[in-house]
Amino acid sequence: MIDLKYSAEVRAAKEASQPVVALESTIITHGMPYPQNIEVATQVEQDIRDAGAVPATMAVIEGKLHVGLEANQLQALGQAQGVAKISRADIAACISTGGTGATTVAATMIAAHYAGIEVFATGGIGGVHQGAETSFDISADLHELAQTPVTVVAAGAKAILDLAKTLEVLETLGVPVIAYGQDEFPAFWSARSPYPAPLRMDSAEAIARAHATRRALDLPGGQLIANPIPSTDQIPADELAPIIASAQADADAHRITGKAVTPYLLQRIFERTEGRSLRANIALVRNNARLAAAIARSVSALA
Ligand code: PSU
Ligand code: MN
Repeated sequence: MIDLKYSAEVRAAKEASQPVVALESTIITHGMPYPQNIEVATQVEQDIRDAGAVPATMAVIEGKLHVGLEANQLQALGQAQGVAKISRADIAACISTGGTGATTVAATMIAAHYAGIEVFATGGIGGVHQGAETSFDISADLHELAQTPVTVVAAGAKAILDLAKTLEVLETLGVPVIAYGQDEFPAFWSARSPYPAPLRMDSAEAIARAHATRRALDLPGGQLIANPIPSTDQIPADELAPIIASAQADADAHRITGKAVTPYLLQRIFERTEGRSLRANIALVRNNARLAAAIARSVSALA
C-alpha cells in the first residue's frame, strides 16, 4: 500500500463521510504563471468549501502522494522551479524515487480513486492534438477516463486540441461525454463549439445518478462532464482561432514535443491575448469547481 498524506481538512472530511472534490496540480505548476497560480488554486479550494464540499489538491512531494495540500505546501509548489509534470506513466517512478511532481488529469484521477474520491474538477482535459495524424500526440487523460472511475468536470477539451478527433477517441474508448445544460460540446475559452455533445444533463443530481449507475453496472472508467464557461467570461472562438494557429505554428517550428506541448501552447496564448486567456481560464476553473462540489454532494447523498 502507498502511504497517503492527507491534509488535516481532507482527513476530517473522510472520517465524517463528507463530500470531497479532487483538484489537480499541473494547472498550478505548468498551466498558469506565478503568482496567479497560487491565488487561483486557493480561490478554487474556497469555492469548493463555499459550495459544501472539501477540496483535495493532489501532488507528489518528496516521494509522498498528498491528498489535499496545506497552505504552505501549496505556496511552495506554486513557486518551485522545475517540478515534474506527472501522468500515468511516471507517477510510480516519481513516488519510488522520492521525487516531486504535479499531477495531470490522468495522475489526479489515479490518486483520487486510490483515496476513494469520486469527483474531480479541472480546467480542461488533454486530448488529441492538432497534427496527431503524424505526431501521434494524444493525451493519456483520454485513456485514464476509459479506465478509472472518477467523474471529471472540465470546460470541454482545450481549444488548442483537435476537438473532433478528441470526441471520436472518447467515443471509441467508451467515455460518456456529458454537456452540462447545453447541447454543444464546449471549447474551453468559448462556451460553444460546432460539435454536438453526445450526452446532455441539466442537473448535478442527474450526473450523480449516472455516476452511480456506471458503478452499479461495474463499468470501468469515468465520466467527462463538459461544463461551458460562463458566457460573460468567454473569448469568442473566431477571435481565438488565429492566435491558436500561430501558437501551434510556433510549437511546430521549435519542435516542441511530448509533455512540453500543452504548457508551451498555453503560455503562447496567454502572451498573445495579453492575459485574457488566463482570466477566462480562471473563470472556467471556478465554475467547474462549483459544479463538481454539487455533484460530489449528490453522489454522497446517493451512497
Ligand atoms: N487544463 C488547463 N491547464 C493545464 C492542463 C489542463 O487549463 O495545465 C493540464 C492538465 O493537467 C492536463 C494536462 O491533464 O494539461 C494535459 O497535458 P498533455 O496534453 O501533455 O496530456
Ligand atoms: Mn501529449
